[in-house]
Amino acid sequence: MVKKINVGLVGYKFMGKAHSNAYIKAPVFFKSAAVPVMKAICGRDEKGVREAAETYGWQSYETSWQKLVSRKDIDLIDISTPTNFHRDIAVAAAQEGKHILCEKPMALNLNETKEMLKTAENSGVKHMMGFNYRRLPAIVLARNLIKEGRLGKIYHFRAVYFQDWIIDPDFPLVWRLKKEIAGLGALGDMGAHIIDLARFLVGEFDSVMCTTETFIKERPEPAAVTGLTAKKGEGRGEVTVDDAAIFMARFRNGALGAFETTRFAAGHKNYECIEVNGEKGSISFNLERLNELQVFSREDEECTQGFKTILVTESSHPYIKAWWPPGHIIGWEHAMVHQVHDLIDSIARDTMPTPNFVDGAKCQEVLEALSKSAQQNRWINIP
Ligand code: SOE
Repeated sequence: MVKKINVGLVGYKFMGKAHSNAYIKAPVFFKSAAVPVMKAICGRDEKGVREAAETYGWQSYETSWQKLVSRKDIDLIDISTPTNFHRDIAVAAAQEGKHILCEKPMALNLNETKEMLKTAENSGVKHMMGFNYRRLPAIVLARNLIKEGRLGKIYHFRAVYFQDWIIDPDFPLVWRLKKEIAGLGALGDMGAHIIDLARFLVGEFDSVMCTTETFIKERPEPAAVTGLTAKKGEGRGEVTVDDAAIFMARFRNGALGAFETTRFAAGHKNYECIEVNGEKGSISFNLERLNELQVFSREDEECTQGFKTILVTESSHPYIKAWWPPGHIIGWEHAMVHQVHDLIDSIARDTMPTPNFVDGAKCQEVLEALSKSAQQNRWINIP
């Protein structure tokens, strides 16, 4: 009989919807060692969470995460809430012996991430971070090429992550713009992704130097905060996180890194681009063209040398066999499906998934060093 993993998901908005879709699709397309059962979804607003449960097909709903976490019929807690809830939910879930999937950034600060990691390790549960871009076929292919030595020694890692959804100064003060809820701004939200991809593709950070800016210091208070789409309310409140960050890094293997992330790049909606340059060649990736990987090899004949566009849809490419015939492209949400497949498989096979809380805490360590660097205007070593 196929093993079942009962899931309890906290959060039902953008990430809650993306994760719900992944629990639906994973068992349809992948033969994992177990199947996820959509037991319960949780949110504070009863009407909203009830509708979400019906729409996405969850068997039940809760309005208290404490209740969800203590339910005996739940094996895995999925944390898709704003960042300020991550620590409390993860610690309680681990203490109840539940496995955990946690959205990024892992928590508000490094101390919280350490507590989460320690509790999860002491409880012996499996833990995973939602760094979903690690699970795009083109990114996994890039990593495989780097690991195989196709780029040789790595000299440069370059990444940008641009959005523009708060460029209007009258865009309301949603939770992502408040330090006590989000921890950091563009840096924690999008910077965390490119830091994780740098660790995945190149290796550990050695030191960082960062500068940040909050271009719009005050914004209209939302009457009702509903994720990214708040309605305008009374008065203006202070924006307490960064709008943009630019940073440099040195990696332990000698490579240099250059990063930029902003929510003020007019015209860029979800523009995440990565480039790696090595002694034998380069690779380049753009999230808005996520089925493609650009590869340049210095070993190609000079007369035909140039960046090649690999359409990463062959059955030999990572994850693709489970989907469609070659050329039948996949989208942003597929990485979330891969994430669920890998997580469920790891739980069923009793192995620790990656990236896990160790990676989440390491990312947080870099984020914390970047914040310190921006405040003190100097290079900070990563311990
Ligand atoms: C909003 O900036 C956001 O949804 C991030 O929170 C996600 O992690 C990213 O994948 C897309 O943009």
